[in-house]
Amino acid sequence: MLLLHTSDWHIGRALYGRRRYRETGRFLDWLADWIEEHLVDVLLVAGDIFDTSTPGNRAQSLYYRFLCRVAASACRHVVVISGNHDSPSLLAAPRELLRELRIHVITAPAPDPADQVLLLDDAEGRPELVVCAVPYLRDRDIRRSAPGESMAEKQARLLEGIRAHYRAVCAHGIRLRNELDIPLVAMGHLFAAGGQVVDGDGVRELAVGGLDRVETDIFPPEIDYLALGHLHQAQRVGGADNRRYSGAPLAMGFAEAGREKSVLAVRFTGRRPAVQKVPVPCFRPLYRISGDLETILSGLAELVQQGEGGLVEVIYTGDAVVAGLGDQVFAAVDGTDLEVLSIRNTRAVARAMARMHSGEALEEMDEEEVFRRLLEDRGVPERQRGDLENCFREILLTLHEQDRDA
Ligand SMILES: [Mn+2]
Repeated sequence: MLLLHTSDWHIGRALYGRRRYRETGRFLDWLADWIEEHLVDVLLVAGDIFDTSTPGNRAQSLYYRFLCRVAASACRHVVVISGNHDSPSLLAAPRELLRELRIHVITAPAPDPADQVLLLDDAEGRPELVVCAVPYLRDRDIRRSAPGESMAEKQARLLEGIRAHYRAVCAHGIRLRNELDIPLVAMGHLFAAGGQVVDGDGVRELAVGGLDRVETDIFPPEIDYLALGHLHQAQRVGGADNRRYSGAPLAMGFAEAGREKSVLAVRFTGRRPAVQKVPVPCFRPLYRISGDLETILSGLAELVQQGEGGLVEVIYTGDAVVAGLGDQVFAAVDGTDLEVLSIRNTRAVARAMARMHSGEALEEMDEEEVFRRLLEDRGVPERQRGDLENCFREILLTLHEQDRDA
């Protein structure tokens, strides 16, 4: 029996306002091909299907097109749990229909823990796998709040709630596993204690200070394979080969440019799993080019010469004031498949920051205020400022509207 474990697709995620449908679509096509070609029996998707709780039509159509292809393949079962980015009710809405296609969607803790335990059958209709499918657990799902409790008490109750929930669901799974002598797989979407995050990999902290890291002893030793989602770097949990985060299949931001991404193939012989990393091809490379003007232009020229397409982030760190930095950068990639998504001028930002009063932080200023200070810094004449500010406001409005529509 061959399982494929993946998570954190974040369909609809944007980089500097550009939604990455193109490479997400190519990833899902590649994944469906892989599933067909390697005769995967069961696909596990461990949460964060979508990037937001209100994914656009295009994001949803990518998801359903993929499920449709997998349903038509030899893959017998798909199990999907919701992550912290997903809307449980949105994912759950078509679940009756999807169940007919042997696609099981689990999004909220059921009152009866047994409802989160799936017994999947083989081609002859005999049970072949038990799956404890636990979605991302929200505070309101499991914790009865008590009036007047402190932050620490709240946290302790939440962790105890998560622990009790896993205990109840796994107890049922273990009974079935022992009775039928078939493998037990558990799924979850959470931050397991000891897990690794990397700066800029886009993992959203679930609570202030990361207090809600879950100790790994909540997973009983009878679990033959643990398929987790939430952390975006592929990794073992507590060093165990059969407890894994598959990681996100696409680089989440420019800080991750060039990093290898993967899904996990898990082949069971009896109850023993053998896990193999399957590298995901890079469909639309990300490049971060930073330095003075000369470095930036020669870096771009090199990419153009290689003939590679991709998304580019430019960071200007030089001391000289460069007139028309943007024009020069865009001219350098004109007519190529390189798309510059952002040009940051750290020098201008540093100067604008120097104009800030003590105690201010960039994050706390709105875009218009930052823009106003840049105009001041550049010495733009007063009579031009009104028009420029209006144009800027119009751009902001368009961006926010695109965000809503997409
Ligand atoms: Mn995620």
